[in-house]
Amino acid sequence: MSIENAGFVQGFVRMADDGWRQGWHERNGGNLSYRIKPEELEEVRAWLDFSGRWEKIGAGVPGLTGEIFLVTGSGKFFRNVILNPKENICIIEIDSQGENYRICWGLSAGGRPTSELPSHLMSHEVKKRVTGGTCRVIYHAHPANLIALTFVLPLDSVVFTRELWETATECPVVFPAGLGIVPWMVPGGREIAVETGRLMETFDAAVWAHHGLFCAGADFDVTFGLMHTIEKSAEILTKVMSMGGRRQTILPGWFRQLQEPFGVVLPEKYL
Ligand code: 2HA
Ligand code: ZN
Repeated sequence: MSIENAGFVQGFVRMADDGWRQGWHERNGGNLSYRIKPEELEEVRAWLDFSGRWEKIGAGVPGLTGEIFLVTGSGKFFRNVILNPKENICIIEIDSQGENYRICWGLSAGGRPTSELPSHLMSHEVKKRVTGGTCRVIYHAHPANLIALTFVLPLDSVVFTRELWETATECPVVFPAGLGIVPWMVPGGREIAVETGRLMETFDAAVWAHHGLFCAGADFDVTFGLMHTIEKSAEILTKVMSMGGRRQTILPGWFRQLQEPFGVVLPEKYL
């Protein structure tokens, strides 16, 4: 047994590799974080070192005191995660104030957790609260079709949601709350973290204009699936627009018919 064999580490590494294979992680693009369950922590506790130096998170997350996360490293490449997890990802602990973190495992050749740590942790804090602790994964990627649409569609949550829903019947079932939009902002800081966290109160996915997408979910499958579904719908929309636009489409009344069989409530503002 080693940390790399733990189920949650394997799930994390597989997701990072899946994202790389999709083409969403050029160079060091994107980042992934997972809030470890208490029973999973016990599995790996023997390998963790709780004597590291506390470092500033750059944002206050009092709702996450004492939580332990598995996160990608700043400047690390997703394509390398599967080859050498210990060098490219790390386990961090949040202090009792929610102001600092320390590295307990990983980044064995040196480094820091993801440059987007404030956005990840502020999103985790909101999602932990609004989902009663169910949400555990935050995922940021740079999918090309979605980014392309942020140069063409109005940066408006209702327009983006409606346009993407209309590309495939299952879209409103997969993201019934729609998409939040963060206007262009400097990445890596507290300001974009606050705005992303605010949107996570309502949405499971927030578009970063001209940059990428942030997704939240209960586990690796659901969160990867959300990123995948949104990017696929963006690809379809890009193709439809390139072919001269829709000549027929999914009607508002058809969307309403999805609610009962799929157990979702679709806000009328998107219809
Ligand atoms: O380079 O994706 O947003 C990592 C990023 C920053
Ligand atoms: Zn990014």
